[in-house]
Order: sequence, then C-alpha cells, then structure tokens
Amino acid sequence: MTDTIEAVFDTVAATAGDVRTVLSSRRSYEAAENPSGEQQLAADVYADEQLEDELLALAEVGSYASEERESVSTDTGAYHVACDPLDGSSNLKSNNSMGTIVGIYDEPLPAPGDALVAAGYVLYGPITTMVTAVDESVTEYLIEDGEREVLSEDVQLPDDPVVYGFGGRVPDWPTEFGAYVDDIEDERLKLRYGGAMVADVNQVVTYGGLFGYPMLADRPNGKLRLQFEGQPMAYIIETAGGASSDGTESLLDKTPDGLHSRTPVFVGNESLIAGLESKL
Ligand code: FDP
Ligand code: ZN
Repeated sequence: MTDTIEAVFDTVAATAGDVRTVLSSRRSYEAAENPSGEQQLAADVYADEQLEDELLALAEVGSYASEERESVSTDTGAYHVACDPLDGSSNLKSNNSMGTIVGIYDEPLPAPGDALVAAGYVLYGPITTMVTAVDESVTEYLIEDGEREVLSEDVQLPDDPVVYGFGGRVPDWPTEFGAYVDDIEDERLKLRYGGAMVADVNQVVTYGGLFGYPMLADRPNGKLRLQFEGQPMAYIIETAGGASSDGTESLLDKTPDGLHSRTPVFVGNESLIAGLESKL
C-alpha cells in the first residue's frame, strides 16, 4: 500500500510543477478579451486532465474522480483517488493562493470517510508546498521541479490557536454560529480568510485555529464537497492532532449521498471544534 500512496503523492507533486508553470499563461489567457485564436484550457480543467492521465496510469489506481467531472473514470486497481484539481480557482484572477487536494480511498467512490488511507494537498503560495497525511503522520514538503523535499515531519497543530476564517456571507450564517464567532473573538483569535480552502487550512496547520464553511440560510449544506474537500482535509487535520466536524460529527464519520454532495466543514484545534459543536 505504501508504495502506491507514495506514487500517488509523487504524481501529484510532479503535476503540481506543471500546473504552477501554466498558471501564469492561463491567467493572462483568461484575462484577455480576445485571445489570439489559440484555444487554451482553463487552468482547473488543465490540472484535472493532467491528474486523471497521470494517476490512472499508476497500476494500483482503480479510479479517478474530481470536482471538475460528473462521474468517476475507472480502470483496475485497489485504490480510488478523489481530487480537487484547482481549489480556490476564483483566486486566479486576483493572484491569490490556490491549491490541489487529493484523497486516497480503499473503496470505490463515493466512499465513506473511514475508507481514506491517505490524503494530501498542494499549496500554490509564494512557494509551492505539499502536506501529506499517511500512517498517522503529517509531513510538509517543498516542491521544486516537481520533486518533494521534506520541510517538516510529524507536523502537529500548535496548541494555542491564533487564526480563524469562515466562508459565506455573514447575514446568511445561522444565529448560533454568529454567536460562536463572537466567542472565539473573545478568545483573541484573529480573522484571516483568503478564499481558497487549501490556503485557509494551511494557515490553521501553521498557526493553529479554525477554518470553516458553514451551513447558510439558502444552502443548508454549505458550499464545500465532502468527498473532494471536506474528508481529505479532515483526514490531514485529524492526523495532525486536530478535529473536524459538520457541526455535529467528524467529517470522517460521514458517507457522501453522492459523489458531489456538499457539507458544512469545520477543521481546526480540538478545543475549538468541541466549542463549536456545543454551540450549534
Ligand atoms: P473556489 O470556489 O474558488 O474553488 O472549492 C470551493 C472554494 O473555492 C474553496 O476553496 C473556498 O474555501 C471557497 O470556495 C470560497 O468560497 P467563497 O468565495 O464563498 O468565500
Ligand atoms: Zn475546492
């Protein structure tokens, strides 16, 4: 199993190198009103197609699913990979951070959280980094020329949380959730929200705190997808000593109703998640 998981992570790292390179050309293409006739794929579609080709080429990867496509692409193999190829893609226009999320399951997709055997994300920030969770351990890497180089091993969330960030419009948040936000402000956490889940979760990994995309008045399941975003990020945060929740239970105890089903997502320090669940 370890060889396959490491091969998936190597493939995602190699693809991240390519994605990073094409982001600038895709960005100028998308900004141009009259592109010069040459057809370019949007950056998220490019990333999705690269990942599908490269991951399905691995012998043990039996299927590939992503936020970008309706159904699962199948092959033969024991592992099933769910990807968010370019998380936070609306940050492309404003030149803010984006990411790639990957979850490796040992059951066909859609699969429950307890079928996850590893997960990781790539962060396209000022430098490209990757964080993986496997065998009860979280590791942070620098990606250069598509290769991983270890930056820190056995990463754990800091004990004293510092930052929080929540998506959705404040007037659309449930009243009890608004009251919870007042509580964490009283605990002197500070608001930092960047609009890309990967970047917002990575600051929680770095400084401690809480990221969430709550249930909204017109969207009771929030915005984020359980299979592609919620569960892989919950797996990483829980492996790093934190906790996850949909407001009631761990995201890893949930089973998606469908491949693209959404859920409220909260990930961060255990004490903050416990406080949130008691308030909702
Ligand atoms: P995006 O739509 O730009 O891909 O994946 C969904 C996502 O980004 C998350 O990365 C991010 O946390 C959230 O949506 C941002 O949503 P808001 O624009 O509503 O804040
Ligand atoms: Zn996303």
